[in-house]
Amino acid sequence: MSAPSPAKSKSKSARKALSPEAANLQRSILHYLKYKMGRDLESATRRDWWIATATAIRDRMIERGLDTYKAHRVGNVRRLYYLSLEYLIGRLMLNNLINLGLHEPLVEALADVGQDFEVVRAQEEDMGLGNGGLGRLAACYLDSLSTMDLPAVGYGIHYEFGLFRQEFVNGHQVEHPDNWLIYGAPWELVRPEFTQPVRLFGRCEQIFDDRGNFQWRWVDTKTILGFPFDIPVVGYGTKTVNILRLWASKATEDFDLKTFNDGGYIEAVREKAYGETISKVLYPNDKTENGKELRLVQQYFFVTCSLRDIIRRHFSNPANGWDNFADKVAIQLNDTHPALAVVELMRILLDEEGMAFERAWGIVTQVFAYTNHTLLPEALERWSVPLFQRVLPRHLLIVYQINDHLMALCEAKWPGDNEKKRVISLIEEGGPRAVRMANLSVVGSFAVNGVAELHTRLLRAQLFPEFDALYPGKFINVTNGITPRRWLRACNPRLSALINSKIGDAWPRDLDQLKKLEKWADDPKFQDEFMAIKRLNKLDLAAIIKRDCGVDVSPDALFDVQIKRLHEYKRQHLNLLHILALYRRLVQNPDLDLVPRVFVFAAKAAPGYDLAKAIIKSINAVAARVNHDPRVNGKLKVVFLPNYRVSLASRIIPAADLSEQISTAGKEASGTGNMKLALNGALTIGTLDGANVEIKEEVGDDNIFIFGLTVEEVQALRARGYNPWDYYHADEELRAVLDWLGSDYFVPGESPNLPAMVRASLLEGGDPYLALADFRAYCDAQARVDAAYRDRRRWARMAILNTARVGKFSSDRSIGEYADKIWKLKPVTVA
Ligand code: 26Q
Repeated sequence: MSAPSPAKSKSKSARKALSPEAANLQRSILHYLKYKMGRDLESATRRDWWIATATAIRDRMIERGLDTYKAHRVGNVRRLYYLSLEYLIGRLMLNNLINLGLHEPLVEALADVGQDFEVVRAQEEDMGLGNGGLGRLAACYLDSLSTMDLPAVGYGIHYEFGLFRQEFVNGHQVEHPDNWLIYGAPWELVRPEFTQPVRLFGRCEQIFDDRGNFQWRWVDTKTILGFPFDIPVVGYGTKTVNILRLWASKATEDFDLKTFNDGGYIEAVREKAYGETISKVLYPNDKTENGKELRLVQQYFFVTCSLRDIIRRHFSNPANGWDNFADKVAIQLNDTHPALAVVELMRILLDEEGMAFERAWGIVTQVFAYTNHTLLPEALERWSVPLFQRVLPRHLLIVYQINDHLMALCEAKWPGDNEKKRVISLIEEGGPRAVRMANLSVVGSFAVNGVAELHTRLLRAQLFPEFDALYPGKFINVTNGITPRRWLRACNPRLSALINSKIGDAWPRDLDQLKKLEKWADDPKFQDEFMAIKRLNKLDLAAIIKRDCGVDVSPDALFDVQIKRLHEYKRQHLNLLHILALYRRLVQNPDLDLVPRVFVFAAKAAPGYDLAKAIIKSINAVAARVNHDPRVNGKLKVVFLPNYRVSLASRIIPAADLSEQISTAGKEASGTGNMKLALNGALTIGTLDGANVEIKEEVGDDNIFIFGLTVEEVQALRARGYNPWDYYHADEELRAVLDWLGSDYFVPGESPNLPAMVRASLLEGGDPYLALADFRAYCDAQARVDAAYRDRRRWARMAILNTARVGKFSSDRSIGEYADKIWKLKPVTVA
């Protein structure tokens, strides 16, 4: 329970006159405190203050939202619809204020009634409706779409429980439900008038239509409802407020009634519960968890609600029809998760609109575009045919019809080549039959993009070479980006102020302006200011580390951070092997001259991913030893911050000196944390993977620590036959640290021995991500980091040049490319 947070009210005479904006906001906040929360200044809790404040801010967004809606409707403009199962938004209060230009007035308004803005805003729960990179990308893109005045609607699911909250118990990850809605969600508006029916299950029958033609009918379905919540998305320094519309599932009354009248009261209540289950919880996997019916139902639920809403909006203008649908509507598929939209739009056109296949397919394939986020074959979505048939029987028939069309194209291009047909087919044969959602997405879209240059190259050459030949020009690259509003302006106010003092304040809308900082890269005074800010940010993070890990760390140590989902391919265990090597060198020689380092980890593991959880446990176990070993003498600290989420990332990133981006080359599609860290002046230690390649091109070879096998070398090594034991036997230090890890030294008496399981995955398990092959090169790169950090001037210069040279990675640049190359979308100014 949050205790009352009484106003430490100043006497009227001591108050400075409020600015008109601040007075206005204050009036509104006090109104909601009284009439929404039922509180006065004495009884209001921090949470009451937070909700009243958010509601007052929301009012300002609604006004602009109405103007935006009007401009878009009156102009009958082309819009982008972004379909994503995930939006990892984090907290909204500070970003909304900054984007509205109301940050300072609000701080003033609250201070005047004795409330500290930082305390109030800390009450907000993160909106954690996503797993990781893909979900956060969607959130950054919404920010850019509004900022660039592009007409857009985001669609997703209003999960009642977002990504689980993570706690450590004896170093083990324990998951708790994320009940983010429990105290109310003041940003959202309910829109009951746009509720949509959703049909599921049932069977198909053939009927004759009134012209004597066969038609399919989907009958005996169950119906549930999709109920929309709107979250306004305000642009930075513009009037545009787009919306994010999230669907919650509900049971229909007649759904209950029918079963009820059939005599099954218990059945009716059970089925009602099913209706409400659909939007209950986000799947916590960030690589496909295959075959779960509920996941398929979630995908279809949100896809059909969104499509019906898009169609309703289009036809609400009497000037519109199907003939201009593709002129007004572009739909982006955020990975294959919403790919059922391709089939659902076909079903609507064929069955509800009575269109012929050719015309329907012509419309569909002018509307959709697909972003691929992974090359990992095990992460490609496939749905078993029997499951698909049970949930969506009519859609399966349409998939077959699309496949017939595809096979005809394939035959025309490669006559008689059955191998080509086998790989291109929407249906995987041989073994249990499955619908390949990636193939469906490629075929149903007019454009397919990868998320970094290297990723797109591999996508074309290795994942989809046949499709690339079949559809020349369909595959393009749009390198990911991040919003500089959240990831510099809001999260790093000190650095933002320093930048403003040098180059003005236009950079949050035009990040390439940061280039102008280059001329101070060698200026000792600027270097000192830049590094002094880094030190203050490290002090702030040190307080969080003390609070959450109970460990004291020095702001003068090098802060070495790896923050991302826990995955073997991201190789947190490679980082751990290096830590063990340093630890071993130190205990064998306590006088060893090492730059003091704090290794900071933060990561959630998918609840069913045992090895990822074993890696977490291993890092925590090593941390417990290292942090308490007097021989280390404070030169090494290892901390694993629990419950990684957007709001925690915003505290870690401004404090980082070194950014660990050490995935096996060819595995990380892009990465976006790499961009956020570089923007805040952290140097990257990384492989030539994902967007690291482009970061290197931008910052220059001297300002990044690149190591390890390239994609080509990885493939050559695998072709030769990779044997981790070769590396184990050839490298004395590697062998020692692996065996140390595999002993019970770090987990005395614990069973099962999870560090031993990590060791086994690297040796007996074959080390699928080549951690041992890159170990020595990684240690060497870390030695270069150590040497560079000793030279304070050199390090400052490198850090400044990182901030100055990563303007390319603004999500405004990414969205500009999507708008030009894919969506053909023009800005619409809102009066
Ligand atoms: C699919 C089916 C069933 C259950 C879960 C899923 C699922 C959910 C989320 C599969 C994948 C994801 C998320 C993937 C993801 O975040 N990929 C990352 O996308 C970033 C943005 O493009 C890239 O920067 C990262 O490289 C990529 O790993």
